[in-house]
Amino acid sequence: MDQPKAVPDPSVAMSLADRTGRDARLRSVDNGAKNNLGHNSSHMLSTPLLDRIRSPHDLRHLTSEQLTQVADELRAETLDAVSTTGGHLGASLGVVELTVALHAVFDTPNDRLIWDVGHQTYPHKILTERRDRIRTLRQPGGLSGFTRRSESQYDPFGAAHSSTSISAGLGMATAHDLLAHEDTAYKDRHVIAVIGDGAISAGMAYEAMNNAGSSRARLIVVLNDNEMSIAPPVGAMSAYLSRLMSSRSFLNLRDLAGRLAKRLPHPIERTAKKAEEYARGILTGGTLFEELGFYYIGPIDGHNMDHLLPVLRNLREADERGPVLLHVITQKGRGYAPAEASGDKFHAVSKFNVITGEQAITPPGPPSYTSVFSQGLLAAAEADPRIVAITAAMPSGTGLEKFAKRFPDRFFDVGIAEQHAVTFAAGMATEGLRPFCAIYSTFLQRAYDQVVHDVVLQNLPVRFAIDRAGLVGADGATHAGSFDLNYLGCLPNMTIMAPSDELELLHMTATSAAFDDGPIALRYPRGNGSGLVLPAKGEIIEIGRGRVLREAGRQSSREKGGIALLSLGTRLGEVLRAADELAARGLPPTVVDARFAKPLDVALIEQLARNHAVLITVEEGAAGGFGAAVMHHLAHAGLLDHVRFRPMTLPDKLIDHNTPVAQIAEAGLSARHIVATALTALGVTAAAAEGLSVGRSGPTS
Ligand SMILES: Cc1ncc(C[n+]2csc(CCOP(=O)(O)OP(=O)(O)O)c2C)c(N)n1
Repeated sequence: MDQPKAVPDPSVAMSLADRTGRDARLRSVDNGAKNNLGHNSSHMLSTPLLDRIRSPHDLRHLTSEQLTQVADELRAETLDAVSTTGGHLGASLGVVELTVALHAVFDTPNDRLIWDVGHQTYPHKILTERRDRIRTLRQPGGLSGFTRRSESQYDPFGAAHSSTSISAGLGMATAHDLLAHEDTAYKDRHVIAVIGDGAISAGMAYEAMNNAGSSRARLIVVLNDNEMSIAPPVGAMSAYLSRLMSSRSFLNLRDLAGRLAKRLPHPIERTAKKAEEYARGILTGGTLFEELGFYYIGPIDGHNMDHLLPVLRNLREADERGPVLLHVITQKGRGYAPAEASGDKFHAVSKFNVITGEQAITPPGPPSYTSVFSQGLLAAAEADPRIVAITAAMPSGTGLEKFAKRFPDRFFDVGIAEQHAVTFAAGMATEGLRPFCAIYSTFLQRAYDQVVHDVVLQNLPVRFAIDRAGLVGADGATHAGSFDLNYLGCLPNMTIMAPSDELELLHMTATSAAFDDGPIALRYPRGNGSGLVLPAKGEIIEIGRGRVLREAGRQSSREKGGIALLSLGTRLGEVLRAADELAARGLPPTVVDARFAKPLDVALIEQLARNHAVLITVEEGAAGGFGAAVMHHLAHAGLLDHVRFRPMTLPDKLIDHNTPVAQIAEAGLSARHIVATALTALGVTAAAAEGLSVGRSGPTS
């Protein structure tokens, strides 16, 4: 494939003459007083060259200098857009030059460019025909914060969970080989997977490299090494990459040309090539990647267009087969001083002031569930030296940072390695430690067999602290914790708790610390509690017992066709609001906080079914979880015939990023939906008359 010769366009040349450097891209007409957080529209962006890029195709005629200017303007545009939307800024700023270079050299979308995690793709989105919508990023109805096949032909693989890119890329490259028999266009297609030094710590990445290294697939893996994950990266791989980086200076252009020229084109010369690689290995100490069967190139400066472009062009032109790993060094948060200076490099930010870097401060409110868990765990750990805590690269997200500071020897960040985290915890439990494995609901999905085979089958007392259970707002469906009640609820030996408020979370944290009879999970949502006064430590609650909060009374329940609302988790607030409304209509319901999804409080549930005409379960989880377990029990107990049972769950569809309130409304789990479900079950037609729409989660009677 020929690279079109770069012919500077006169208008581009003018804009080049006009160029005043990276920082000048952002010109503020603000005098500071007007410059309130979240109101950044007063910045005037000067992006003359970027304005001319309608698709990656337009990059392919530009010189290296012009592409550098595009990158500068792209960085300014990314910064400005994210200042109004919030999102994953640091990773995006770090790959600006790499993004421009990849799209300039490769024939995207025909060549497949896969971004691992997809959180660093804001510059990619701007260049790939989505600039007009970039300020809708993560907003209701707007662009996703990750890659998504349905969003663009330039996103060949959707992501948000990490470390999938090499597997997907190898699949595509293999498919291209097979399809080339039918259509020769596939023969020249390239597949490029960009993966970070954090994401490459996960098992899937190694599984994929192991497979790729023994294949002849034409796969280019770009290792984007910024020496950061969300937190500083941990583990031997990270240390290895640092050594690799410090033992070699950046390859200069002559070295690069020499190395690439040595890639011999024909298989017949493989033996000679092997010998050459072996010699090179001895000289340079070799690299793990070469041992795995990759042709390793690097490290190169990922912010220098003059280094990136020739290397990428060489890789594009090489007719040698087999996987290549290009090691690129970048800086997370690059080009924006507040990000570069901050500890987390602005990994994820709320709206911010571009001039000062100050992020919008959420008004002071009740503590988050995450921080209440953190408080409860610390209190338990002070009293019990056997308590240990494990995170898979999310020390701050899971609230374990304080634990790490207080008990550094009892805290373990295992890297992005949920599967390992679970089995590591299981091993600790066999020796009598009390491990808390703190993993988001959505990421625990990756460790399912470890939960089943290593924990449940051996009935080991691993405590699963499952944060972000339920819908999660702007991160959308990829991060929603919709399925944990289902995937854990079906497992024998498992105990599952779901607090209805932050006080309950404190109690449940204490309860799980004291529980040694087998695995136990507590699931709690993203967001803040309701402002309850919290004691220093929680109380141990009785396993498998719900609590009755309001009693309709036998008379009102049976005779007036009474309603029982059985709530699991933090939907309780909406359930109580629904109860108030029903009471106002003369139908005061019984309200129960189930506390446990497993074991069920069967005595209480049977009593509810016997004493009420309608029984409604409410949970923020997919169908097949708590409500299904209640229904199953009632059916076997012969009670389903006596009560109108209505399980309210998340609907059977993926709910896109949106505000939490809108997501709950879309799911059909707000107070008005609960009221509507109750009235409809009772046969009260007023619900329909009032236009209350009940989603699939709240079935009609
Ligand atoms: C399976 C999984 N676990 C955890 C996360 C949360 N997460 C998102 S980005 C990230 C760090 C990625 O680090 P790296 O690959 O080095 O990319 P960088 O942000 O540094 O560019 C983590 C842990 C995830 N997306 N997927």
